[in-house]
Amino acid sequence: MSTRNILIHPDARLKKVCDPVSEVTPEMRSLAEDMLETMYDAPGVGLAAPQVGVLSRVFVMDCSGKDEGEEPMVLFNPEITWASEEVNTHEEGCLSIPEIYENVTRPASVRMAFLDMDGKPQEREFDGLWATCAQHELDHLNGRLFIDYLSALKRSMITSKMKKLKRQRA
Ligand code: K1U
Ligand code: ZN
Repeated sequence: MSTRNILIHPDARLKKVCDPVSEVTPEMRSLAEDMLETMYDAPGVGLAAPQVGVLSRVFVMDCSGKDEGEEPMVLFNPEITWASEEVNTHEEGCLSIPEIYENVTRPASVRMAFLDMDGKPQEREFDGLWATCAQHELDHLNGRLFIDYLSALKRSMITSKMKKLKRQRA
C-alpha cells in the first residue's frame, strides 16, 4: 500500500466523467487500498479515483466518528437507486480544494448500489455525513465539484485562490 498524490483544482482530470470498472481486478483492489491510505493520511472522510488521477468509477469513504472504530468502505460503479425528498444542508470540504468549506444542500438520505472489493453487488442506505460524503464522491466520478453548487462569483474567487496555492506549491 502507498499514498498517492492528490490533484488540486483546477485540473482537467477533475472535470471528466469517469469510466465504469469492467471487473474488480487485483490492480483495482490495489488502487482502492492506496486511496484509503491516502484518505486517512490527508486526513479526509472520502476520496474519489479522479482525485488521484485515475478516471475510473470508484470511491472510498469512512465517516465513522473519532470514538468509533474505522469503517472503511470501497464502492466500485456506485449508482443512486433512491434519494429522500428530505434535504440536508452540510458544510463540505474537498481534499482537491484545500481549506475551503461551504454549505451544500443535498438529499438527506440515499441508497446506493455498487460492487464491493470482491466484485459482489451490494446496496446500502446512507444518511447524515455518510449520505453527504457519498453524494460528494459520486459527483467527483461525474466531473462535478462541490463548488459547482455555489455562485459563479464564489466559484471564480475559490478557483483564483487554488491557482495561487498551486503556484506556491510548485
Ligand atoms: O472528496 C474529498 O475531497 C474528501 C472530502 C469529503 C467530504 C467532506 C465533507 C463533506 C463532504 C465530503 C473530505 O474529506 S474534506 C476533509 C474533511 O472533511 C475532514 C478532515 C479531517 C477530519 C474530518 C473531516
Ligand atoms: Zn472532494
